[in-house]
Amino acid sequence: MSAEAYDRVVRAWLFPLCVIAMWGPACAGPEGPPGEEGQRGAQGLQGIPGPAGPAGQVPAAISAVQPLSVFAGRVVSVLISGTGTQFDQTTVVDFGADIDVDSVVVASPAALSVSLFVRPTAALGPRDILVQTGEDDPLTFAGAFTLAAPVSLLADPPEVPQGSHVDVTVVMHDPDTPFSALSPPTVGLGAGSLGEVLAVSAQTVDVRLYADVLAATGPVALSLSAPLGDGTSESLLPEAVTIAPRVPTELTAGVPVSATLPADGGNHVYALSAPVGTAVHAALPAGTGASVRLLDDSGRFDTATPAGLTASRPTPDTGTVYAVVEDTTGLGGPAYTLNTAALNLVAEQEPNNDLGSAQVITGPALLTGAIDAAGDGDFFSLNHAGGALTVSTLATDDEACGPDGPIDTYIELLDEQGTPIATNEDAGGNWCSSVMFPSLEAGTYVVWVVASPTYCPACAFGYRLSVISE
Ligand SMILES: [Ca+2]
Ligand SMILES: [Ca+2]
Repeated sequence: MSAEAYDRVVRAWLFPLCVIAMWGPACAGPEGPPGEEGQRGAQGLQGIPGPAGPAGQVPAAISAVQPLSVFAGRVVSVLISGTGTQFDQTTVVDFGADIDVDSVVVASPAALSVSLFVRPTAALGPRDILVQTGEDDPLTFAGAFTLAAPVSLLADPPEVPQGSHVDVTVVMHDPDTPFSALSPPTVGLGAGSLGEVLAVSAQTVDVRLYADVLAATGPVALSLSAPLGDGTSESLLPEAVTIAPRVPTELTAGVPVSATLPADGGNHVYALSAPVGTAVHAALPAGTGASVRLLDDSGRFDTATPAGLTASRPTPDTGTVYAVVEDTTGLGGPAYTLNTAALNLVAEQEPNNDLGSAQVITGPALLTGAIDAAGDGDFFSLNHAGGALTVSTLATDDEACGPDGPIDTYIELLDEQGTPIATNEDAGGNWCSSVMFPSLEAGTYVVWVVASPTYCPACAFGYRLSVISE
């Protein structure tokens, strides 16, 4: 039987059996086990959004300050921004010591415009800003606001010994306050003598700073003051220069001293003592590559006589003046001999307006006189023992020889008969006068002092007259 025929036979027999089985239990099998649990259904749809929550609370804070850095010694405007703040008319601002808050403008609940004056002495570096509104706790902007020095030195100077000076270049960093040659700054070192301005540009000033003989030692501040509008701008550089201690060499008037200046351009300082009631005179021989000047007992350079080969000044009540000897060659190291003397200190006595009323002075002497009015002439008579004689008009403590000051003298040296034997208009690089004889025979001579008949006949001024004989 073929497969096809066999299949046909099976179908013919099985179909009726299955029909019978549907009706007869003898034909059903046992019940099968339950099927496995079905798979988890897919996730449901997202729910609809809930209602809006209550408004959030942003903590109040200072979020920004503009600018973050300002120069000391200046009036500045600063913008303070906040987040979550409620600035109002009760808002106060504190920038710390030495910063004056001149005005606070509430631009908005989150912005303040503040006008400040930062004192020149205010401590430099970062500092905190405190902002308080009403009774609220103050808000702090910590450490991000900085005070900067408006000036600096181009190079750190070496230590400056007491009684000396140093040249420095000061750089201006504040573009709003450039230097001006027309109104150069006044420069000082600590509480001492003012510096000498040597050159000025918009960004820099070259200045000679003086460390007075008795200046405080250690780091000292450099101060600059310059005209600005109706006022002045003040700039301070703390600890700009270090002043080193130095003890002046003791010296008694009348005792010469010989020494050699150091090769590095350093100077020598003497504490020169002379009897009270006299005047002190110091002199270097002609041709010495050095200069001398005399400072009063304060040791301040702003009391110094002009630097030159000679200097004279009244002895103070302390009996001590300071003599500073410096190199003038620029090469350093010249040897010198400093001669000193105590002079008679004489005050002029009017009338002395003609030969017959000449005031007799005993030399060597330092006389303090005055051209009191236009046309005043002062005659002084002296007995010269022979030898060198030098007669010079000099600056006073208050007035300098021209062109730096009002003194403009003309002098004549006359013999006993009133015949001029020497005259001088200007000597020593200024408008004071001097006549010098390396050797002059003994005799009575007369000195005549007037305001310069050529340049300043109507001038009035005080003066000193030194009469030095050897
Ligand atoms: Ca006079
Ligand atoms: Ca007179």
